[in-house]
Amino acid sequence: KTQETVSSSSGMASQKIKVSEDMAPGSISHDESDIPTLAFPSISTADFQFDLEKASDVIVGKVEEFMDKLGNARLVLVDLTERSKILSLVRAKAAEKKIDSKRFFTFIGDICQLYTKGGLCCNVIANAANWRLKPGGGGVNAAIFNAGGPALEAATKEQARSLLPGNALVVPLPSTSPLYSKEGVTHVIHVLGPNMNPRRPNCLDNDYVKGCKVLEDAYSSLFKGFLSIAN
Ligand code: AR6
Repeated sequence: KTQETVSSSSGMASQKIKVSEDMAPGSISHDESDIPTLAFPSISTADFQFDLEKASDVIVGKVEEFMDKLGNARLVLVDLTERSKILSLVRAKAAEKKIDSKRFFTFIGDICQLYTKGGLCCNVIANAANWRLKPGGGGVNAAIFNAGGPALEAATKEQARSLLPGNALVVPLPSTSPLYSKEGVTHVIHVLGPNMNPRRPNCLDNDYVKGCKVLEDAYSSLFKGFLSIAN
C-alpha cells in the first residue's frame, strides 16, 4: 500500500515521495531514501553575525564547485521560515548560475524534522556548531543536540572534544538516537564557521578577507565529509 504525497517544500524543486502506509513505526522506506542527501543550515549567519550577501556568494560558489563530484547525491540548504533572507539570496544566485535544482535546492523547515514534518529524506544533516562541540547555546546547535539526545552527545565526544574554525567533524549516529530512528539521519556533521560576534570566542572583528576564507574552508570540509559518506 503506498500513498503519493507532495511535501510542503517551497524550495526550488518540490519533492514527490512515496510513503508506505504499512511500514513499521519509526522506519523509513520510500523511493527518496536511496538518494544520499545532505541538509545544511547557513553556517555563521545568525548568532555568528556573518554578512548574508557574502555568505550567499560563498555557499553558491562552493555548491557549484562540488556539483560534478556529487553523482546522484543532493545538497539542501535549510532555514526555518519563508522570510529567510539567506534562502532568497542563495536561490537567486543559484538560478543565475544555472545550478541543477534537482541536485541543489532550498527547503523551509526545522532541520531536525525534515522527514516527519516536511517529507524530505536526508540521511545526513549539518550542524553550525561551537568550538567545544557542546549542546545548547541556541540556534541550530541547540536544536540538533536536543533532537539527537544523549546518543548524539556521546557519539560526538567519541570523535573529538573541540573544533577549529573552518573544520568539520563527521559523527555517525547510533540507531538509539531519535534523529536516526524517527528522521532517518545516519550522520551529523558538525561545522565550525567564522565568528563576527564580539560576544563569542574567536571573533574576527569584521575581517571579511579572513572570514570568507574560513567560511569557504568550512563548506569545503562539510561537502568533503558528506561525499566520504555518500560514496
Ligand atoms: N532548523 C533549520 N535552520 C535553523 C534552525 C533549525 N532548527 N535553527 C536555526 N536555524 P545559528 P551560527 C538557522 O545561529 O550563526 C550556536 O549557539 C538560522 O536561521 O544556529 O553559525 C552555536 O553553539 C541560520 O540561518 O548558527 C554557536 O556558538 C542558521 O541556522 C553559534 O550559535 C545558523 O544560525 C553558531 O552561530
